[in-house]
Amino acid sequence: MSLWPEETAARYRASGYWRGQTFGALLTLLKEAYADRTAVVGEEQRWTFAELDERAHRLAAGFVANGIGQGDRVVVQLPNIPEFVSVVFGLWRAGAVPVFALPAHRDSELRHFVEQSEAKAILTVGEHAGHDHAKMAREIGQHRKVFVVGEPEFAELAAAAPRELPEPDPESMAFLQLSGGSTGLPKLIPRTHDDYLYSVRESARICGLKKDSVYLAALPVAHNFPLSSPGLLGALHAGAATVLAQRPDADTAFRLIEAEGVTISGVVPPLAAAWVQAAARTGGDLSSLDVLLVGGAKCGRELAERIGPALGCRLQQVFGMAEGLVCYTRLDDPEDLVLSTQGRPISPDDEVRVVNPDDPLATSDDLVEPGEIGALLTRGPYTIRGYYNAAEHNKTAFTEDGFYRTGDLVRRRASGHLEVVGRAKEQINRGGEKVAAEEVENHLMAHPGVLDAAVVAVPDEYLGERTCAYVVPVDGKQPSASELRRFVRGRGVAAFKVPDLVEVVGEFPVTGVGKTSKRELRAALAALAKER
Ligand code: OOB
Repeated sequence: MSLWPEETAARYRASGYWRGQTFGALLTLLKEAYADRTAVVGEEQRWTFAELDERAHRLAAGFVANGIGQGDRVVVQLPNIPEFVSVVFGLWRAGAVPVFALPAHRDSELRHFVEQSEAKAILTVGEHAGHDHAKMAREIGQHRKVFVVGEPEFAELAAAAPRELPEPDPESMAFLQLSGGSTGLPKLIPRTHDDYLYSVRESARICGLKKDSVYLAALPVAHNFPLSSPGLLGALHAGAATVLAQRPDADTAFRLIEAEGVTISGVVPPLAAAWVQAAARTGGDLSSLDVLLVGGAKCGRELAERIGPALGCRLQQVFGMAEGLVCYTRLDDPEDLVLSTQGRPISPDDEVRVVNPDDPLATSDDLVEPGEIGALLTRGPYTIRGYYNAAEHNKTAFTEDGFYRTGDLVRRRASGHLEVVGRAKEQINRGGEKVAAEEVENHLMAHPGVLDAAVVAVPDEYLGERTCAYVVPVDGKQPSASELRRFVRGRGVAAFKVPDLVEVVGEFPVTGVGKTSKRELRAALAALAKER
């Protein structure tokens, strides 16, 4: 059964976008074509396509032997280690559905993913970057199975004898990605084998990946950008190697670029800036680097201009979202487009509408004049039609005719290239990491000394934006900024969600029209923060 209306699905099949292939079947083909070529490089391991294929077969059998099969959800929280790749392909071959948590997520988020997806198991690591992931998973998992890479139960899974398993339906949900979100906790995004593979294939082509390319996954690979834009999956698809960096800093990245002959990577703007600066002071050999993708947050023109000369590579801007639509500047685009736009969509059938930015419920008919700024709506062969188990939220997140309301403000050039100029959603984009204002407000409001809270973005030279929490205390209480930050951290959230700044105020400003809704308040506070 398709997650799209049947008529639309038929069109996507007929156009050759959806080819009826699963990830498991793709890996089998890749093994046949590239058996002895390197597929994945970790700190200590180096697997060929044949080795990866075998590991994925064994894990698939191991999962099934443990009662994890067709349609079962498994929360996967793994850092950039080769096992991420074998586990995910193993789950796909078992017909199971990975739910991609980021390594930065903590108790409250992980619990939400497990509950929301009704996961049967959690797959994680032991200690990573100073945090005990195994302990956290066991506390949350309760009756669920918890597999920890490096522990005996995982070794047993990985040693299972390969066996024939039924193929999942290529149009069924292959995995759940997380939305950056703007309301409460992250929503789950169901992506199918067919829709995702289309975006992977085209991304690999648009970014010029070949079997001799080497992709450096610098960002956490569970995120859509390093996973598929063109990312790990695009590289695998092309028969190219992926080098998994444990950390994205310039020292680590430059060492790997030089040692492995990396040709292509993808980073968020603050990292691009850090690499640009580092390149000027260190003398590392980056000559193999051909293309650097920059996206996840706006890459301003000044930074864009410095990337090519500083790193000796070509810049490719990417504007994407886990919900689907991905735009790239093309490698043969004129320089001005590469420096000043965030690219154009992958597919000729990506439908883009730029609509009235003042109406959060504008429909696909409420178009602005060509070239004017408006809110971006999109629909297409790899953009979801609804979040997982979120009927109520879907009523406003999508238009009646199935367009996704991205919450991004854009201007569209005649060439189809989009310039992202801002945002209409209640979200802070902290250097590519997305923080939903409401989620942080809810944590703050759980503090006994807090009457009301409003979280807004403040401009930041390095990250683009940081979070500022305005807090009105309960009468007679005066919680300090540091206490409130500690409190939010103690609630078990990813560190990037802890407010950078906390301002305790007597009352919230009232907007010109006297409205006191959260939405209006945030707008007023954001304007205030910008003025400072
Ligand atoms: C990527 O995916 P998400 O799901 O973490 O975040 C999507 C949102 C977009 O709606 C937009 O608000 C923002 O991130 N964004 C950008 C941008 N790229 C993403 N804003 C301005 N300029 C850009 N270049 O972030 C993502 C997914 C696939 C590929 C690349 C990024």
